[in-house]
Amino acid sequence: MNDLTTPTVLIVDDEPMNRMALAELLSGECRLLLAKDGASALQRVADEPDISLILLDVSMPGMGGYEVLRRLRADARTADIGVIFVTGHTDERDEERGLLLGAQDYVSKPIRPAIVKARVRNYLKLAMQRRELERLSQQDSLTGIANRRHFDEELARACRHARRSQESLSLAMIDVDHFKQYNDHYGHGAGDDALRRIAHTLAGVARRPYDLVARYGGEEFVLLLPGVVDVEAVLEQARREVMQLGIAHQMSTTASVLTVSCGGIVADAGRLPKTKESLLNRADEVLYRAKREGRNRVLT
Ligand code: GH3
Ligand code: MG
Ligand code: MG
Ligand code: MG
Repeated sequence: MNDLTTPTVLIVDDEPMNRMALAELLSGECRLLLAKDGASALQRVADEPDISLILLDVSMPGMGGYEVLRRLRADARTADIGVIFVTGHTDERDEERGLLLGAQDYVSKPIRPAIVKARVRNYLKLAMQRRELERLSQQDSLTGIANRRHFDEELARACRHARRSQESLSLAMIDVDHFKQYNDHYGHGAGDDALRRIAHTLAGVARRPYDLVARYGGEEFVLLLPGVVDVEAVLEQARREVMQLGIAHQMSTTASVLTVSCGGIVADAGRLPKTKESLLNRADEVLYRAKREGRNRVLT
């Protein structure tokens, strides 16, 4: 992953001179990538998930700029990338067509350097603000890990992917034991601190690139572990590490420190339930059993 504060811009033009001129103009503004035609532009976009903006030529041998934009907009993974056409087509109809296809802006060649630079700057500022808002909308403000909204979206996505690729999917629910008594005895501030430390510990346990740890609500966390994993081993490590935090809990009838109960399930590719809700319900039922059987334990 690249530095989130430095946007990446892809310059696409078949003329080396044009590429160089734009690159020189923007070299202080952003991280730059170059492509010489439509096909290599799309390849670049597939390889680089962080591109914020594409400066796109229209006339190029092979795939032209309009087709590149059409394909970008048709794919959910690339639909939000900004596109500014930089083109010798100065006809009003061309400009209208580019904008209707979803380009953010349209500038004519020969370019007026200061204007292009200002437009790129304006676009990147908005794009960075939007990225920050998106990040905030996915984050739980108390603990800094993912929130329920983000988890629900990712779970839906993971279910679709599992169905398509015939991979299995593991899911777990983790609930802090006797946390109401903890709050009552140590105060809400101490409770908040404990939730932060537990969240941090869980995030350290499920750390493969596609694993997701989220705060589902209150003192309840969820783990999404795509692919084949030993969910019981992961949860057992989580349970142990939370205990090892050694957060004193005198009022617990389970242990002298804060503990968690965990319920995990593995949904095999061929037998994924119809809805993500039923997947969550299954994990919740296992968690409930772990609570009933004495807490501070992992059931799968
Ligand atoms: P169990 O072992 O059965 O899970 O018992 P419990 O006391 O943990 O469960 P219960 O659902 O009765 O209580 C959950 C408590 O979690 C109640 C609430 O005060 C506390 N809680 C929920 N969200 C927060 C939060 O953001 N901060 C703090 N400090 N406490 C919270
Ligand atoms: Mg050209
Ligand atoms: Mg609880
Ligand atoms: Mg609870």
